[in-house]
This record gives sequence, C-alpha cells and structure tokens, in this order.
Amino acid sequence: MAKKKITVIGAGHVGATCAQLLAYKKLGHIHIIDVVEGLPQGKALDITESAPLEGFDSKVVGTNDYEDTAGSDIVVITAGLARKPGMTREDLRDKNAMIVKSCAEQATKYSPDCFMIVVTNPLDTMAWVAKQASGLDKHRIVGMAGVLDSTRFRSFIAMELGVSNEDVHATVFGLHGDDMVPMPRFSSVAGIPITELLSKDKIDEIVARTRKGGGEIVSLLKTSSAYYAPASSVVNMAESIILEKNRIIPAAAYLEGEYGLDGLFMGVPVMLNWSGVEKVIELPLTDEENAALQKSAQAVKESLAHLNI
Ligand code: TXD
Repeated sequence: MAKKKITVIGAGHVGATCAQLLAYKKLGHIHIIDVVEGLPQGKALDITESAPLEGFDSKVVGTNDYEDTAGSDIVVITAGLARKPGMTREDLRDKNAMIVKSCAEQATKYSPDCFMIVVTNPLDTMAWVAKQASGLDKHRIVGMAGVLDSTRFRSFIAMELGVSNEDVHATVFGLHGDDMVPMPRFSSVAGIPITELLSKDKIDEIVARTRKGGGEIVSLLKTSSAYYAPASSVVNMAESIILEKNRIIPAAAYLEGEYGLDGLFMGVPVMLNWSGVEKVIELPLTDEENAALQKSAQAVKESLAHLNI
C-alpha cells in the first residue's frame, strides 16, 4: 500500500506529539506546518533523527508553506491557543475560530479531497468553523474529543477496579466540555456492564472526574493543556481511517437529524474508515441520557450563536 500523506497543522504540544506517534506507527509521510518559522522544521528534524532507533522510514517534513502539504490524505488541525488555569474552552472561541478558518481554507485549497480531523478548542464549534471554511462534505470532517474523553473515562474505571486497561470499554457522548455525557450504561469491563461492578456513587464520582479531566491536567501543568492522551486519540482515529478498520469511535460528527439535532457538530458514536465518517450510530437513550445530551447540544448552540468571526 502506498504511503499516505498526513498534514498536521500546528507544531505545538498536541501537533508535534501527533506527528511523532504517526511516524512511530508508520501510518504515512507527515508534514507539520505552523506560522512560527523554524518550529515545524525543528520538530520534524528531531523526530526524523529518531527514525534509526524507532525503525520507521516515513518522511517527516516541517514547513510554513501550505503548497508543501498539497495532496494530503488526512489533515489534522491543532493550531490555536490552549487553555491556561482558570480559562474555559469557550474563552478561546473567537481567536481560535479565526485561526481554524484560515487553516481549513488554506489546507483544502491544496488538499481538496482530504479527510479533516479538527482538534482545536472549543472543539465542537471549531469543527463547525472548519466545515464552513473548507466546504468539505460531512463525511470528510470530524472533531476529535470523544476518543479522548472516553480514554479518560476508561482509565479511571481501570484504576478504580484494578483491571487491565485492555478490558475496559466506555463511551462519552456530547460536547467536549463540562456538559459532556459519559455513558455508564454503554461502558463495560470484559463485557460486564460497569453498573454491575461499581456502586452508583463510585460511578458518579468517575463521571464527574471525566467531565473535568482536561481541567485537572491544566491545573497540574499550569503552562499548557493535555497533549499525550489527545495526540494518542487523534492517531487512533487516523489509524481507523488509513487501515480501514471500521472502528466505532465517539467523535464530533456533523448531525442532520440524528439524536434530534441538526446543523451542528457534537460527540456521537461513528463508524470510521477510508470513506471517512461512514455512519453515525443512533442508539435508543433513556429519558435521563437524552436530557443530558440535549443540554450538551444547547451549550454547543450557544457557543455557535456567540461566535464572532
Ligand atoms: O480534545 C481536544 N479536542 C483537545 C483540544 C485536547 C487537547 C488540546 N486541545 C486544543 O488543541 C487546545 O485547547 C488548543 O486549542 C489546541 C492546541 O493545543 P496545544 O497544546 O498543541 O497548543 P500549543 O502548544 O500552544 O500549540 C499551538 C500551535 C503553536 O505552535 C502555534 O504557533 C500554532 O498552533 N498556530 C498556528 N499554526 C498554523 N497556523 C496558524 N494560523 C496558527 N496559529 C497558531
């Protein structure tokens, strides 16, 4: 199989870590692009110099020119400001919207057939901005957050029960923010629902920690937000597309009627493969779950209503 071309926009914490993991997993040739001169070139060269040790032959190239990214199969947008302690994701909205708009426009000018993964916060709103700016079909663009929120949820379940991470499956719906909707009913350990293994109080505690998972890292790191688990989450999605795995992954998809929502991006389970978002999986929800999901959607709608670009 010919190597795929993957462009990562933003050579910061998340972007550079994505590039490193994509190279280590041999998923394709990688271009890193940033507005800061030297930064993507330096990080790309540093990753390239680990190739003899890590055993990959992909090219990792840093650039400040979108022309070099032409013909990319996958474009990941991580460019933008990140949270500092005391900030909400919404505080980043308008500045990041300008950045994401220009990145999406320029990237699709040279890679009109790409599949785009948006990472910049506030995630669900930035995915909408990128779709508008790129003109990509809804099957070719998705926001990354659900995989991250779910891997946090899974880690906390594994830590609590002292079981292998491998055996824990869990899912989080909704927006990427405090109103996200972790789904205990769709979460299990080796097929056993977690509701059989943990008390309601303990599940509530884990759900609350998951909702604040990003903030917990920001308050510890102080000068940046999380990037190891976010980068792994992006690469997990890229892998499902490139290797045509048909994985069922929670991601911010453009909804047109699913779950009673229309014209916005929000986290739902999707099937990902080479054609992109093959389908949104619609599941029957309880009244309580549906109410939480609608509250989440309301927060996305408010963010879009206040968007100023
Ligand atoms: O779950 C999720 N979706 C997220 C999102 C998880 C973690 C981080 N999340 C968000 O990703 C975070 O809130 C930020 O909005 C982005 C990027 O986070 P990161 O931690 O990588 O931020 P950095 O280290 O500040 O890097 C941002 C880079 C930096 O090198 C800038 O020079 C660059 O973005 N930048 C640009 N690159 C290209 N083009 C333009 N216009 C541009 N503007 C800034």
